[in-house]
Amino acid sequence: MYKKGFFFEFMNRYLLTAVFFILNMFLIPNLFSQDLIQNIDARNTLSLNGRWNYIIDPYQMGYLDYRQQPFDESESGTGGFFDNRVQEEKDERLEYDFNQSPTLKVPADWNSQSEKLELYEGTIWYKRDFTVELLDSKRYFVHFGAVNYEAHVYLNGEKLGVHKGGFTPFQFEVTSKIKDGDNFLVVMVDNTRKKDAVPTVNTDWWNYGGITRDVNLVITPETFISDYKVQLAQHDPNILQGFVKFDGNNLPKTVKIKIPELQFEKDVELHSEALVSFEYPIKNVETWSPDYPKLYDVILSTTSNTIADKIGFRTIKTQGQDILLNNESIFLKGISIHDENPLAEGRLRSYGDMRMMLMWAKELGCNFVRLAHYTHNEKMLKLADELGLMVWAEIPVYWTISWENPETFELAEAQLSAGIKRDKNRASVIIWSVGNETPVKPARNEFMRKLVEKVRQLDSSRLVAAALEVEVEGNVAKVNDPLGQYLDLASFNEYAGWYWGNVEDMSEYEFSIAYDKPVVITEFGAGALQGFHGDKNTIWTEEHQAYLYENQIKMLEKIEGLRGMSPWILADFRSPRRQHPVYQNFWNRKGLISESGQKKKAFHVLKKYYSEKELD
Ligand code: GCB
Repeated sequence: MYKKGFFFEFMNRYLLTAVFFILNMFLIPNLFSQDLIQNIDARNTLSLNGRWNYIIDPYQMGYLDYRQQPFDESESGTGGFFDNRVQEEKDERLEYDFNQSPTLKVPADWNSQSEKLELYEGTIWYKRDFTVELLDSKRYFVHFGAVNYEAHVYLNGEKLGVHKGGFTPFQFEVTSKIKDGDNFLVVMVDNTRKKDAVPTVNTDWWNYGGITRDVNLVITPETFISDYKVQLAQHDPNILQGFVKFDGNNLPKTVKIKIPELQFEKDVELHSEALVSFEYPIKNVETWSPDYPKLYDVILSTTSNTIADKIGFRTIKTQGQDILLNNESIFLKGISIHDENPLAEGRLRSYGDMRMMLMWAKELGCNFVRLAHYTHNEKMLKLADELGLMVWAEIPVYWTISWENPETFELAEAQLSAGIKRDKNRASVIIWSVGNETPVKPARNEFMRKLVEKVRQLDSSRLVAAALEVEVEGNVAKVNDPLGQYLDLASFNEYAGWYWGNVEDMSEYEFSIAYDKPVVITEFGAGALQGFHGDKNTIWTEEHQAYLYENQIKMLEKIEGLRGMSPWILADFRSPRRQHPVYQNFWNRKGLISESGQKKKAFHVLKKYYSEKELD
């Protein structure tokens, strides 16, 4: 008996752990080869936010010459809006002048800053001067939280590079290019929608352009902690595991990992590898959950570099039709959210904006938010950690991407990887979604399967999902997408009573779901204009939306294995597709809260359901 028990224990605990450890050592360097600096908030930075001069350039004349050749690829490398003449202003024949041009706030979309730019899709040039006193033995990086969609970045007239993808961070090292004293950064931002981009030309949200998230000059030691992951082991919450990655040539011998509140302190030896994995037993961890969003100070340090983070520890997995948070079955009381401030009509810019949105979700009784349909601001995830909201994170693989184009796949994969890399230490993130309402067909199935595989390689400690669609036949909504077999959840959007069927008949509708997995309804909803009242059968009234929510709840409660929902959507949001002159005016009205912050009747219906909902 003893032997059997010992062997079992050994296999379970040490051998599996060892295998994981070894796999990590070999796999992680390749997987995380994109060397984004982790946790910018914990770094020494010079903020480059503020007012930037801008030039609207619909013909891209600052980028292309009259033969349509890019200036930055020409032999002289001059002539564009980025070059040194911008600074010197010597040539009076120049037909632009940054320094006398108006300014835009950064971070922020341009659309909400000038009426002229509200519907603008094209190129805008940004320029900002800054002064820096260079220090010896330091490295310098220009880091952008997000620029939508394509960014060409130039420092002092020299091109640093290009980034595509409107919601993910990127950086350029400028150690050898930055000058002691005055410098200037120029960014050409292009938010033109393109068929082969991610997302593609067709979405149901505003195509906000600009430098929408923070810009920082990050100053690091010559060798520094560039990345790290500190989490509980999936198979054993008494084990702390992860990795620390360095950038630079003079690697320290050890890195210290400290969690003072747990009296946890370990020196991890580096063995002259830039990346080191670790795994240690850990005791008395109070796990993170929506009821108790406990975060610990975690400090990683070497003799020359210290990084502090606040990290929550929890496990998440599925078992049959249950979702287990810290080994306990949970129900996801959720709501979907766009990265938009309905009151200010633009992207969420500050912690204050984001706190407003998440506090509304808390007021609704949520323990879960679906941050649709793209990577949200890093601050939003930090707040979700702090407020105790579980998160569904997503990428803009939305509707009809160019499934057959390998470059489109690369763009999707890059956005997926950047989001996972950035937010992997956030306890709140429990689900990585690979897309929304994508149409079943062979090329798409393969595209999506590869994305799922990518998530599993990068982060096997969270759930993988996608918002699938239903196929309606008579009174039955079928969920039978071949992608479902690779996912951890049976998660789908269904718009019974709005895009199909009607509200009165909802009690007769049924769902036929092909997988034995936890069911999460990622969207349902109805449009309603706040303040418009009538009987429950009058479309666009608050009463009709509330009626639909009541009947949806009754209908969904009958689904076996229902483990959560994130109805569409917390607040009304702007969309060029929504043209009704009375009820919409460019607003998608499915919000539970209006653009002036008023709660509609359906808000209270869902709130009541969540307050009474218990897991049976
Ligand atoms: C959906 C989409 C969402 C739309 C919503 C709607 O299925 O996923 O992005 O905004 O429907 O309102 O039609």
